[in-house]
Amino acid sequence: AEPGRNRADALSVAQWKEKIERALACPQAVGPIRNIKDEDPRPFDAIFIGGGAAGRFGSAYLRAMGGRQLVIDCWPFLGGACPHSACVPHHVFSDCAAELMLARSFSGELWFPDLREKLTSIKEVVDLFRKGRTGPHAVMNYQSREQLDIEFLLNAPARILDRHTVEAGGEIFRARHLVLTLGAEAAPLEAPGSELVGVHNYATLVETLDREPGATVVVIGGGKTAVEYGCFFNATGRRVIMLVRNRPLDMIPDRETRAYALERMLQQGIEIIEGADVVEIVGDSARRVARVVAATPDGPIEIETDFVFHALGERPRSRMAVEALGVEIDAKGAVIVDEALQTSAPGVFAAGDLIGSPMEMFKARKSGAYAARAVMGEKVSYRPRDWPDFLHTHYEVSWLGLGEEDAREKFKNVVVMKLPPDNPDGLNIGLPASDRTMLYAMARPHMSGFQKLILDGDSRRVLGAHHVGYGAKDGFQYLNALVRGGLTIDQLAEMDELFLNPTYFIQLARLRAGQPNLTNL
Ligand code: FDA
Ligand code: COM
Repeated sequence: AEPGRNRADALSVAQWKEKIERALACPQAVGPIRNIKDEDPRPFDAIFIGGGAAGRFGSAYLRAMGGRQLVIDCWPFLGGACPHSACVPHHVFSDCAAELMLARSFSGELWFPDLREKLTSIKEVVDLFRKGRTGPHAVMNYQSREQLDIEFLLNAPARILDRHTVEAGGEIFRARHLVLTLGAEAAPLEAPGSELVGVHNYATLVETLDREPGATVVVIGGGKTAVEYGCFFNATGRRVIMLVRNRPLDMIPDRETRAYALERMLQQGIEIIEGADVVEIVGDSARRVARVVAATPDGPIEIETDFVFHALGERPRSRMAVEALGVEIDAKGAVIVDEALQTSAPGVFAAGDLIGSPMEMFKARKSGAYAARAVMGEKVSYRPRDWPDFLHTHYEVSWLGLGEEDAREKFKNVVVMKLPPDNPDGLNIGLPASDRTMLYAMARPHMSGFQKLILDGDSRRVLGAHHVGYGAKDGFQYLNALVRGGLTIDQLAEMDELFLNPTYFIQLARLRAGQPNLTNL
């Protein structure tokens, strides 16, 4: 039998859910949640401090290799920020933004209700998420204990004592190595009034939102989280003003793709003020937000609002490791590691958001697994590079490789294939279209998406791919691996599309692959 399976004391997913809910409501009432094999005489190969994506995947990998690990988390579940306050709520809100944009675009037509002038509730969606999130939490604990055979101590903050020793839940634990997987947290808004009720970041939004926001929302920031949450708030029918210090959506590498995404946001009514700096948030007599004062290139502005959302990046939680172990950090507070994920403290490893950008799940999980391999004596080397990326507006935006501008700087014979093609009607044509954009293609064609493939005409290799629509990011994960391996237009043309496919790259490639000298399409 697989180790750990069907233990007499196994909790079902439903039982875990109930226990996690009790612990979240009152951590002390439940106390440390302990799954440690005291009868195992082996020392721990590693203690993972933090049981998010990095700590959980590192633990699973180390255990799969036959080692012994312990993972400790102050929350009563494994999985960390992702299911609790980050990726999962972000996807709930982005799903709502897409659904609502469709409903508003067809308001009063077909079967869609008339949503004109109507606000939909933000708080109901937040409450729905808060109720639902313990389902995934429970799966994480069940899978970790019953299937992956991970040893853990949850609902127990950990304190590092030295390079081998940790205190948690009133016990002392020792290991050959420590792996620091403490994650990151929202950077604070450094402006007077940031402590007022009604000022939120992604974490407080889902923990403390206590009333329905009014009709005007101020979003501070222009990165992924600011855009994702801003689009959701906008889709609920609210006026959204984004105060952005630099440029929103700056991370999208292809200029035309970025412009398409940005124009659709503006068309949905989002107001974006670039070069804006928040001077002060002013409260009312009940200490709730009343207005935001900002400096802009056109002079000072004041916006009346009871709801401010800020997303100014993430700060690695490195303080405890610096104080206890003296590990070196960079200017942004990220723990510095070498290619084997080892910190400046010998034998102490680190992974995930704690080691800095890219702060994404693929890197958290992979770096955790690489750290486990290093702990187990493998010679490993991991530096994230050439990863595919995505964000949400009301759409899903995916990209990999080079944007057209960078491609033209690096290659002399760049060939572009895109939809809509350059044509006299611009975007106002009914392609591309696929799942989730068919109604737009028929009735609001400029909203049915944008996509672009960039090739080197000499080597016939794909240099970059860019997509605004729905359902493409899954394909981009695999496409990226093929592009890294030198994917050509001819190989793309040999693939079998499941038409109507979200990415039209296979069929576009086949239309041109017969050409000895490639031309644009
Ligand atoms: P994570 O923060 O998950 O884990 C750290 C753990 O340490 C936590 O569980 C915490 O409780 C624990 N801890 C802290 N101090 C402790 C102590 N003293 N003792 C014990 N435990 C302690 N990425 C992506 O790929 N796709 C996406 O869609 C998104 N979406 C997204 C939305 C938003 C709003 C944000 C902010 C971020 C994302 N991300 C994302 C990024 C993703 O969430 C992030 O990269 C991972 O969650 C990082 O995993 P870690 O394990 O490094 O940290
Ligand atoms: C996913 C959390 S929400 S983990 O990466 O599987 O631990």
